[in-house]
Amino acid sequence: EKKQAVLTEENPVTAKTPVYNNPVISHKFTADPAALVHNDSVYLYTGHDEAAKDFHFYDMKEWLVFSSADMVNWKEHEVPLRVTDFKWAKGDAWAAQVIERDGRFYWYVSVTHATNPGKAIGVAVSDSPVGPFEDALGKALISNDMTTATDISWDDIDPTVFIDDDGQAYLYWGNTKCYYAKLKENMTEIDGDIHTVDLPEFTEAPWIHKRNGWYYLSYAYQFPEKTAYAMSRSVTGPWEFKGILNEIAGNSNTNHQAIIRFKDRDYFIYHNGGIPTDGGSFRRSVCIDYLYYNADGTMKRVLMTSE
Ligand code: FUB
Repeated sequence: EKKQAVLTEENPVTAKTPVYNNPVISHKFTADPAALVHNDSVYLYTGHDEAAKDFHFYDMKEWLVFSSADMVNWKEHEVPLRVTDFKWAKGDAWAAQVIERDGRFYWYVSVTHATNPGKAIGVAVSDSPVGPFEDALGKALISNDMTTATDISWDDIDPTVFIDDDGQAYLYWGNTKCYYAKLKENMTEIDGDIHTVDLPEFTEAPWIHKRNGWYYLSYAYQFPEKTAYAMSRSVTGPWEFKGILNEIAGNSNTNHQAIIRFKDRDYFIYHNGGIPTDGGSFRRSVCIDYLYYNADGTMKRVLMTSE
């Protein structure tokens, strides 16, 4: 049963958090949310879980986009991007994120490379946040031959992109290892070396955000996944581990977060497998709950609607 969001300033640690109407998308299975605040709207980009109920892995061929002016009512737009838009890829529309620079929208995606074994990161571009998007490069931005993990071929997934106040853009990504590199101003080329970040029990799904001079690197931690995070005074670290931000999200062995501030409220956006009878680890649903900070800048543990 859906419940309407109640906007209060209650402390979610000492009081029951306001209930959000989760999952926010229920007519399709959606996963790996990434959100972009642009003008007076939020654009919610998700993967699309299409696995049959008895198929126990990801079946993901396209990404979706929804927009909202109030975080409650979501409008679905035309499918803006598919794996087939990347001619060099052969499948798997895994986690992705969109950012705007100089009026253009850049969408960093995880896919499986057709010829260079393993996962890879591509980038698509559009003049509109809802697309249509097209492959910006005609080849991978990051592929398996560029990174250091020799034992796994799926370490190049889950890109998160961030532009710092000085205009420098950074791409973070990874599975098992967390990588980062600078992006050139054109947003489609890596600038300099690829570095690694040491984070306790990093699984995947990094997300970078900044607030009041603190940088936050949140990520999927352990497996089944919780969300943990680290903080730093610099986007390149050193990072100080701050612990769990969100527990395992109901009925899904992955958790994948986006963190935004919109109209003076902070939001934690994630997925669970919570749709009754049908939901699960490969049939996930995007949910939203409020996020609260402590006076010292640390984040309070999210209290999910389902808890
Ligand atoms: O949705 C496919 C993969 O599962 C994503 O890339 C990971 O973050 C995990 O959510």
